[in-house]
Amino acid sequence: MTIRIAVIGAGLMGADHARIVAEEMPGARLQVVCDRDAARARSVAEALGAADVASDPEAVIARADVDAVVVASPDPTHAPLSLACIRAGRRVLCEKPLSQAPAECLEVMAAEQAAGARFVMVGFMRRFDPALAAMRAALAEGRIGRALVMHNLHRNVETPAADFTGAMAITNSAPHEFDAARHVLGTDYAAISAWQARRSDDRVAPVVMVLETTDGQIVTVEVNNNAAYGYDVRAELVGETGGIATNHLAHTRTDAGRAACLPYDADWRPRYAEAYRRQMRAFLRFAATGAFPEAAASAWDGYAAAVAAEAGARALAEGRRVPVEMIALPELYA
Ligand code: ISE
Repeated sequence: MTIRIAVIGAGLMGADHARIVAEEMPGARLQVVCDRDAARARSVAEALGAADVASDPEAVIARADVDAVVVASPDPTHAPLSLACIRAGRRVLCEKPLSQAPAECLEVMAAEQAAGARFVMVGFMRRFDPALAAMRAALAEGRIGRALVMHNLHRNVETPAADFTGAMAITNSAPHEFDAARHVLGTDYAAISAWQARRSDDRVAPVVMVLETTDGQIVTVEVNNNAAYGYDVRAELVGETGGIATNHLAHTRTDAGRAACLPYDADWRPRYAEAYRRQMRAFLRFAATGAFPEAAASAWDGYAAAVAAEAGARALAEGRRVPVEMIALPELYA
């Protein structure tokens, strides 16, 4: 059975997802590329051989020739379009965040619970990164003892948008770490504290967060959106009898001038190329079978990241430790 995919949003991430579907997923067909910018949608669709182009996302979701949907449109559309997919019975891979507002995530979860099934897979693709999967497996297999501390570095070359702020380092970038640490540790958060350094220029300075888990562990997160030297994301997990760290991923080492050089990627797309492809294969299996992938992020995980991010932004603004408070886990997500 070929899964006919509609990609909503033909920008940076949407075009990448469309390319992966069209060129690397044998069991899928790029059926529709949808974007409010008709020229941009047409350009991506024609380059990838999509069957059709559209500009109305709600109409695309309802089309009889669309089996599943990838939402990669602007963040504020993620939850409303996920709700439309649930109502239409379409499984959806929704780019992160599901929403920055926990209340919108609750609406999506309520719709899935009313439908009696999960429809939403949230695009926290790092869960599919081989290094993070190996870290999670090492902990699960008891190779490092009980987890105590997880350290996370998340460094971008420069802020992804001119209006990026310190709070957005927490609400836009850090949700990856909030989700990855929950996924590896199998726990939730009790509280978060946040501080921001001061740069000599007007660029967004690094934000450092400390999260306490409900199981007594500590998670540290440094987000530096203006690291300049490269896209560098790493983690180290410290256990009671050992530890495991993800390495800087470089496909080459250049030896010259009595020095060795390991290049950094420019952004997340090449660094997580394998993770995006594993995530898409998992989504296509979900779309075909309805079986939610064990490693994937559900609407509940989207909610958990949004709650942590909201509390973290408050901790930074108010200069205090803020409790992370969530509803009880609904049975659909247990
Ligand atoms: C961006 O939105 C992403 O999702 C990237 O994975 C992350 O590294 C970057 O910091 C975010 O701005």
